[in-house]
Amino acid sequence: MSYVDEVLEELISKNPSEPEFHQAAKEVLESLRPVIQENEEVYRREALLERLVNPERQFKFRIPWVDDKGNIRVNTGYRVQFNGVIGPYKGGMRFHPSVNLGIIKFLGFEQIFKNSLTGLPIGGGKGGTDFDPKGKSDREVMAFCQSFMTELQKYIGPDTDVPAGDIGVGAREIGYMFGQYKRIRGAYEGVLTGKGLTYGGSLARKEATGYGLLYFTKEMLKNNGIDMKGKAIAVSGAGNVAIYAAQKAFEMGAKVITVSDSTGYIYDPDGIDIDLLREVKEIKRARLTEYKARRQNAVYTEGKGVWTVKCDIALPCATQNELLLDDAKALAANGCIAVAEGANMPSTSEAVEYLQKNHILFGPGKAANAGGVATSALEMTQNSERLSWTFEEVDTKLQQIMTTIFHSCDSAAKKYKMDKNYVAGANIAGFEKVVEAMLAQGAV
Ligand code: NDP
Ligand code: 2IT
Repeated sequence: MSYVDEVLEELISKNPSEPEFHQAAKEVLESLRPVIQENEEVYRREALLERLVNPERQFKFRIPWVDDKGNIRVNTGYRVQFNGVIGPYKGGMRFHPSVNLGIIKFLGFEQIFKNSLTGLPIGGGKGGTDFDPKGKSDREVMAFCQSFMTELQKYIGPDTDVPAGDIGVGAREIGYMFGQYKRIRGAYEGVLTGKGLTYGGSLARKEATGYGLLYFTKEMLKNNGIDMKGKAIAVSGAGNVAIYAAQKAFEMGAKVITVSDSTGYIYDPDGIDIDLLREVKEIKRARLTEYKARRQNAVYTEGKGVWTVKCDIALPCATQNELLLDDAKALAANGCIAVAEGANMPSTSEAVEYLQKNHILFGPGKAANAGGVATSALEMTQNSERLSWTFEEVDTKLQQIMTTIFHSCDSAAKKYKMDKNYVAGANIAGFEKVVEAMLAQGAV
């Protein structure tokens, strides 16, 4: 049996109830096959793949907190420190009822390669909880965040592990967690990113994942002789990534016609009104029905179906496995020319395979959405030098990073004769730096 197959088999049998982690690991290891074949003897001797797929450590803990009725509630928290060979563990915290260890492991594993692709010194980690911030009062969210950080602070620090936001975690949650960390540890340090601008946050971090996605997509299109201007774009999600992806798409002369949330999707033939979307989602924390109520020509449809809307470019920005094989078929049938992932692993393996076979350009999340974590690393740099850069400085660096990431993926794919396969390119380019550091650092 090949080394890749052996490691995958063991991973599945040892972690049987983690399907998302299997999916992420399989995709990476499959595309690494040609690299591994070239170096199989050394890698086997070094147990390189076994070390790559097993987190350095993982924490699971109880989070008791008091709700507005005075009852004690209990959630489960996780932090997985996956791979720290190229820098302190770095990755977001997800607050969503679907969170379990397998989800956090898939995200942490992806983060290793994504962070490597940014070219910045950050290792891979991820965390989260099954706490659902929806419908909770601000006081309940604060009580939860304080209890969460009371435990989490034992494991993190500005030079060891630096969490940030992800689904369900924005400026409000980061603020409460930062305050509690500072209080317990008695230190004012850059232990979280995505902080507010008055206490160590970076300009452009909020926009970075969405903007970065568009910088990557523009570069991918340009290299294939396609102009972004005038393209119709379908976006899914209506959160941090989706909002700023849509905003940058308009700035680039494209037209965003959809957004979605967990209850349904909006088709707005006039183009999504970003100011209204921000008001509904960022300020009111309301449903998309509220957007519909204030926008005459918009159509709201309950449930899934955002990928049935005819578009030139699709940008999945909600969650994992939201773009299935049938969605890929619908996109292809409607003439879609490119898909780039703002979310982490939003497309199933079957969907990706179908899109690639049908010559639809495909930008994988670990490359296309790396702008968020890259800008988090820039926030860490600013905190270390105790300075704040202007929006333009950060945004210029972000553009350079995303352009470089595209070309790293493109070159790695070409090197292994898989021209335009940016999935393989991202996995190989991300792996190359990590593997070199692992070999250099010995059996750790
Ligand atoms: P937000 O919480 O701000 O927004 C998430 C959006 O996705 C919401 O519109 C939400 O709808 C929708 N959504 C979440 N879960 C589901 C689900 N199970 N089914 C349908 N819709 C769902 O999160 P972000 O925008 O920060 O994150 C979106 C994606 O981007 C995630 O995959 C995340 O891992 C990834 N990402 C985020 C980065 C960042 O910097 N924030 C960086 C890189 C990747 P509703 O409100 O109804 O739940
Ligand atoms: O998936 C991701 O890259 C993020 N949620 C951002 C992580 C970070 O540390 O900014």
